[in-house]
Amino acid sequence: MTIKCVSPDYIRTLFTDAMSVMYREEVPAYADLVTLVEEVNAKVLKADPELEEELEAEGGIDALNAERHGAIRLGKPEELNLLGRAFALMGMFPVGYYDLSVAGLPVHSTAFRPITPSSLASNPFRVFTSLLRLEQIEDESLRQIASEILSKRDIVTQRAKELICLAELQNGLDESQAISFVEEIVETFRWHSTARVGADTYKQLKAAHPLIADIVSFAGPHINHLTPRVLDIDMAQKLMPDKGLNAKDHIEGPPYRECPILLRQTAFKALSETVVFSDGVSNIEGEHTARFGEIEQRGIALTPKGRALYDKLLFKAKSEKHLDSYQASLEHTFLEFPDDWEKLRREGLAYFRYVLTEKGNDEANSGGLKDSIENLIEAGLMDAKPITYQDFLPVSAAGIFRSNLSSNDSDIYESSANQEQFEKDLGCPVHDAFQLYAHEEKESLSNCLRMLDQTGC
Ligand code: OOG
Ligand code: NI
Repeated sequence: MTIKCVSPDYIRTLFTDAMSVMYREEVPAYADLVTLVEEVNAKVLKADPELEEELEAEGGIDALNAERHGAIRLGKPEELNLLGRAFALMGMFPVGYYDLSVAGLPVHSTAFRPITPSSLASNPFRVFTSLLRLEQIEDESLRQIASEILSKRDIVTQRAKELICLAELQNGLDESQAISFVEEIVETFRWHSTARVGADTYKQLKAAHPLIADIVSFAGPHINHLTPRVLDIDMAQKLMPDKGLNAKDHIEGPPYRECPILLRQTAFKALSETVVFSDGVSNIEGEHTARFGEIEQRGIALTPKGRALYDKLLFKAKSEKHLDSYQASLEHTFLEFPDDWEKLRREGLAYFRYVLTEKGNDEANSGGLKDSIENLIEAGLMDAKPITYQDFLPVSAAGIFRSNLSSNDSDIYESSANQEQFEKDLGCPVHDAFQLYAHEEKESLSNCLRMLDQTGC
């Protein structure tokens, strides 16, 4: 029997929508953040009709207000492996390895995201996924306790597992299977208000590290935030307190620029929520802090050369706080980063997608139009458009983690990166983000050149 499969992009959109509905219901403060984002976006669009037209081409206001990412924290290798298979059905693949040990966090991470330009354009939803590194718990008996608790949990429903296997076997899911799959997989990310550990164990785990307590104490990896796109993150940051949202004290990433680069993000701090600690005998009410809301604004993807300059300037701003505020320091050091599309391109600092202009299209297929990139752009035949950064930034991610762990610790620790182990646990290598951007740039350029260089018949 042949079945009519729906596309992974379609399943991802069902998933994004279901997560969005669930999280707004679970965390009312997040719903308030979404309202604020809608207000800011509407204001920006009203002031800039050209932007409105551009966004119309990207799917309009509904696509604009849809979430761009979320995050989860997993406890054991099997969980990472199984969720990797589930994400693959939704067209989301692991990109990048984030070593968070340098920020003193006992996890390492990747981001599951679409990897082709068309899939990204259809819905770029990503899940930042961290895996606990049990070996980072120093106390051996506590490590043993954590490992035993985790060994007994199963975070994916039986029906979801069956559908994953079925999808792998038949190479996709039909519409009704896709709907059940999404219903089932969303269960994995639901909040549990009763912990699977008693208050004492929770306390011990939390003393080892609050992240360990968050990961080990519950029946599953609750989604800990969702992140919509905002068109003016500086405005949103200023407005958050008016909405009663406890904003973190600065925006992570680069400062405001005419030509945005990479990723800027901010959040309201995680809420303290009532949970019941239960060791099976006694139930004790207590508090747990994990869930928050975040917003993001993305710019152009940088090449390794651009990224090295970004890292250098960020480090300088963090270490030389000679001005009044971190923000002022950041703006000052980033004066060294060219804020001009032409310069970014010519100096090889960022990735661009080449497209033929109208004139270029008119002259395409006329045969033998060979020239240098610069001359083709100069002659108005070809244009270079910024490629949007689709990934995360380890220093920013550490800042988001920390503001939610109420830790002021911003020390840099010795790295204990272990990408090899992470990939072993995942069951496959992670994609290299630079290679994906470079490939898109190269393909777009060779397409343009081929079109200009060939004859029409
Ligand atoms: C993930 C924090 C990282 C981001 O946007 O950089 C992150 C977490 O708190 O689990 O989501
Ligand atoms: Ni995030």
